[in-house]
Amino acid sequence: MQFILKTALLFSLLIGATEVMAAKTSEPSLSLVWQVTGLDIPESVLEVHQGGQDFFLVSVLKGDYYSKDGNGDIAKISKNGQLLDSAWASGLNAPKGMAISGKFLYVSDIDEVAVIDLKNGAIVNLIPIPGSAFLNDVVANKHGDIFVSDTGAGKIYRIRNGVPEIYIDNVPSANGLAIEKDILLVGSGSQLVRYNTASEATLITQMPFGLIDGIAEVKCDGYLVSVWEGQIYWVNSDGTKTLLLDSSTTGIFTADFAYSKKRKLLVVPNFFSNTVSAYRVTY
Ligand SMILES: [Ca+2]
Ligand SMILES: [Ca+2]
Repeated sequence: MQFILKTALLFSLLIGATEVMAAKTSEPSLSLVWQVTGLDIPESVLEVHQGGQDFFLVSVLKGDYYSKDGNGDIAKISKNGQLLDSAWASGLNAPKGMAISGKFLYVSDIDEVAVIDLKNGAIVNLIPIPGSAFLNDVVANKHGDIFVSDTGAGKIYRIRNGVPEIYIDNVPSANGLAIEKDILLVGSGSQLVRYNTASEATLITQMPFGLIDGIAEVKCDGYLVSVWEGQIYWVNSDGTKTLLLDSSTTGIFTADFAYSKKRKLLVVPNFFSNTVSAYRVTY
């Protein structure tokens, strides 16, 4: 009897300890909220706050990654997942990463960066990037500098006052970018790397496979990170990580997402599936 009581006590203590550990190490979970269909290869999503309105812009490649076919668009989606305009901006080739600085949207387009008026979607300038091969993601810092990754040439460029220059060289398969204060987070192939202001690299973590595409800081100790081939991870700042979603086995890609802190919403372009899927993030 005493043995049974002791065992029961030990068991309940263990259960209690497990619950505490689970609470301390709880990872976010994702639940599908809405989905938009009919976008011809969406690569990147950006949340926009403008004139009291919140919405999402989506770069739509149409065709392959590198053809100057003139048919690429930027689509506009409401905060609740309605397709408002499939061609809010048009006349691009294979648009990919997007960032806002001031009143303008900067979009990478193969070997140049298109500058688009946020008021009306008109292309107001094109900034050629000399020597570029396959421009991909774009981020802006609060000083107005624009950073652009080049997956083909393995470089990161900085555009300052409209003038591009090589900012970091030798970044193999540079794709996803995020910026927090003056620290640049870079997806370099399967590696998530942090660059300080002196462009010194620190490896945060290495994914099992694939090309890191979307990176977003969610809170001070963690990031959401997507692998293009269909995986989404939660990555702690110490590099430990948890796989939150795996559609790689079903061939549904997860490209350069937007994360809305306000809505706790992860908005993922599914590339070849021609869909954009929005997930509620619970943590
Ligand atoms: Ca195209
Ligand atoms: Ca990308």
